[in-house]
Amino acid sequence: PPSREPTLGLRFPEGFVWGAATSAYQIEGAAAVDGRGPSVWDWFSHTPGKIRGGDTGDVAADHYHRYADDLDLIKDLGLHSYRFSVSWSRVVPNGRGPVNPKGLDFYKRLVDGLHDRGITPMLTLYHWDTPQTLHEAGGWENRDTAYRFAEYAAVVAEALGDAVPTWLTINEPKTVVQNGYLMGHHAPGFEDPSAAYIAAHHLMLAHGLAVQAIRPHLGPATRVGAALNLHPCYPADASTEAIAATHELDGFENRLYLDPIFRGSYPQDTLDAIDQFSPMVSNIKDGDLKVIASPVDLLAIQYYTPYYVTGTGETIVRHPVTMASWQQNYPQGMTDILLRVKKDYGDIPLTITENGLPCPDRRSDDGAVDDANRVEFLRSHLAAVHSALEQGVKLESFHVWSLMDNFEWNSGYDERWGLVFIDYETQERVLKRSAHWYQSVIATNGI
Ligand code: PNW
Repeated sequence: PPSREPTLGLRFPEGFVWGAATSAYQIEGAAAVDGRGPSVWDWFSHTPGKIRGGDTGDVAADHYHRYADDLDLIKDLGLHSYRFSVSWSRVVPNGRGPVNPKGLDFYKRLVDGLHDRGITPMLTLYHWDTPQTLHEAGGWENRDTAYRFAEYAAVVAEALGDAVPTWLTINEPKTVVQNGYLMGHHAPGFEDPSAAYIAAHHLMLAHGLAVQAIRPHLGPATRVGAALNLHPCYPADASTEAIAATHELDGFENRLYLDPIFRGSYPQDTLDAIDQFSPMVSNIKDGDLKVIASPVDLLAIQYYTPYYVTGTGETIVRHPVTMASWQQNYPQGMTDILLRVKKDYGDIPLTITENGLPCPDRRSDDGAVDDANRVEFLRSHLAAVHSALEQGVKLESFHVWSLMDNFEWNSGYDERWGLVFIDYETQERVLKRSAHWYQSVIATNGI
């Protein structure tokens, strides 16, 4: 039945691509099935006290076993594009050495299943699940990890090649740096500013090496890029101090990752600041920036929240906060970040690979899940996307985070981000109100 949600009367350009996203560790489960090796997230989630409620990704949404049904669901929703990630330790269980054919087969079946249903796959090579053996050998502090990543990337590209038209290397290097190495609430759980920015460089190097490693296996029409979470930064007041502090934060949040890819250099002001607490710079070898700046075909942007910065460099809250304590609901930030990328980095094709929020979703007695907040959030953010399109941004697609409820990292299963509700007792899938609404958005190509 057509959705009865109110509409804003906004149409999207013909051919606009509608999708949803997931990642391997968050949905697959089957942690020790068919030869998968452990990843740093298995180790981290099994460490007492790290994850809310002691949850782990051992079973998650059991997508590894239920993928065929999930593909039918994706088809029912009418999605054009489905973004998923490959588990590195399923494909290369020890992070180096022998490839696990059963692991690769899973992704071949997944990609074939998408094509059978007329859905375009979008693949992320790394969504944070470093093989545990590589973590124990130093993880992202060890330059070698970047080379091992490129080897693994080539294995996946050789196996899937042009069946996947869009390849993304690293998901949100910044979140690994900040949440994993600085604040310690993601794997590997470090609070080590010195290590964090060594890791930052090696993550960027891994991106560049992977771009180079997969190109020979891909045809000219197949596209490669990185997935960056960008945060628009605004001064909290008009003082010169607040403006300066905002520029500084923007370096750490955005320019540190955008500049090396698109300008072939790290922002000098940010490097100078990092120099006070991390030997990042001495880990940058001759030629590294050329590798990191290997040409990409598109930029994948993930937008969740803005930052407001005071003259003393603190960030303050200006808008309603969602169930995720770090997220302010500010749709205009979406327009701003898209326009800013176009202005500062050129007219490169853009895709939005994540946007969404957690809601306290419950099933009511009639079995339905009424996530009215998600409908409102997505509608207002899509209006902001529409505004950016009208202002000439070359944006081709939008993916909701997430297709289904999943293991939300250190928040475990407590935060539900999906269009589709998962009953973790029965593994039943239920389309939420937002899923029905999104179906009609796709069907009408408008909001
Ligand atoms: C993203 N922040 O992470 C990830 O790509 C997903 O795996 C995750 O489930 C989703 O967003 C929701 O958290 C982020 O602090 C983590 O701004 C933190 C931030 C942004 C994105």
